[in-house]
Amino acid sequence: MSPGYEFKFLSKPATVAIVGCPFSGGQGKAGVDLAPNALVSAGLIDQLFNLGWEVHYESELHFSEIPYNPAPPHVLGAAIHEQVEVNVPVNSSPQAKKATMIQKLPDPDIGKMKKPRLVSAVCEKVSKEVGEIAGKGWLPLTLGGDHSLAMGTVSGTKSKYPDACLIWIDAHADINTPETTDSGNLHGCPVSFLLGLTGTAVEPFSTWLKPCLKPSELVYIGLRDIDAPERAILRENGIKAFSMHEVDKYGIGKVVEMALDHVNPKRDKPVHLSFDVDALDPDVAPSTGTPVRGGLTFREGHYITEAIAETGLLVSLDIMEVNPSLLDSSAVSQTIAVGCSLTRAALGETLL
Ligand SMILES: [Mn+2]
Repeated sequence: MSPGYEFKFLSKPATVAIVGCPFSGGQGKAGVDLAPNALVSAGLIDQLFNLGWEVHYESELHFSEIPYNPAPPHVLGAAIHEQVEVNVPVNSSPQAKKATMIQKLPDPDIGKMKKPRLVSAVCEKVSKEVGEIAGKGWLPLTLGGDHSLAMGTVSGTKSKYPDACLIWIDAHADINTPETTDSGNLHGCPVSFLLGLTGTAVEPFSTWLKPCLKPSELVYIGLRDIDAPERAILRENGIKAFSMHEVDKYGIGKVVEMALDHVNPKRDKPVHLSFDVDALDPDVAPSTGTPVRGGLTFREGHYITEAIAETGLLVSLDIMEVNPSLLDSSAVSQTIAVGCSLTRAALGETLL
């Protein structure tokens, strides 16, 4: 069995490798680090297998080797939480020990940037893993975690496919620089680092992350909450963006076509799709850290992923910012289910 569409850049049989990255250090709310496990527990692996994919996933060991923030106290219990923070587990692997050590290191702000060393260390590891998976001709599916991880995912994709374009689905542009950011939360900055904008050549990121994306290779869909400096950055760099205004004006079908015409006019370049679930309306995906009203409908969100699957050009996918700890269980399971269905649609699930 193979997926309904041919994924032109991937080896056969079509193989997806899940990078579950339980990371919340790029923003202030705990819980977004629980999303990879929640999405996998909801049956994502079987769902992708049933679509015709070979699925690789390394589970908890893989998780523990990524330096991540401990789960919040209400999940683990306060005592365990203390223990996680204080003690390096006795029988942990060298990588897990290193991860725990990284978490224990003090990480004071650099300029306005919060947790810069932790975010950098995690993204560097993600970049390497995504690059290795792509290098095998497989599709890396990164389950965040917060959107700062895209520094890792996109740079990893670019290491294998230097001409890949980036389609960024989000309520926010995530293009603040370390100089323009108000909050200092790095999940609002990944795109500026990928582009190498002024102010992004700062340690520790500059030790491993080189600018790898041209403004002409990037397009946004779904924007509706943009900071003033970000608006200036988009304009000055001539970056194409389809806000909710354009979605209303043209309809989602035309918007996706225009977005592809901009970054991929001949439909011959690899596509990295980075999907922040806060692009969807809060009625559709309520359990996310920075919801903004007036977002994509359920169908508009799925249309985007279906249309990109149909091109056969997808080589890397991020599903970001599901946060299973924010709301009641029905809102949480609704958001997790949407994360799974967007993934299936991007990997070739069709309605008929
Ligand atoms: Mn985002």
